[in-house]
Amino acid sequence: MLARRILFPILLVLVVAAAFAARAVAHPTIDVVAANWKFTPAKISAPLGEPTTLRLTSSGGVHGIASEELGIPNTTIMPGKFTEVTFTPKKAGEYVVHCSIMCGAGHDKMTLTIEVQ
Ligand SMILES: [Cu+2]
Repeated sequence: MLARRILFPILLVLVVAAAFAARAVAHPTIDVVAANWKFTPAKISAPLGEPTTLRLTSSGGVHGIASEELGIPNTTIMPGKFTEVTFTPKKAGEYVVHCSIMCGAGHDKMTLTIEVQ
């Protein structure tokens, strides 16, 4: 009886602690769809000093993303495929990331703005 009265609160605390730990580990995953010639959404935000995962796909054309400043390696975005890339911003600011693959007439204007705060 005593064991039950002590064990239950301990278990409850453990379950709550585990739930918080799981939440702390989970980091933002943002879906970004590339197309001719834009990223949707065109602007996202990422927390400073914490990992963010981009889940990238294309609804038309082959595109790419890369940012040395943000630590995003050159990543090809293919239609019908999902590619994940995780980066951890080291400095706050607004970063304008251009499509990294020559994709046609609108390529120069194809940008993804990442706000780090
Ligand atoms: Cu392009």
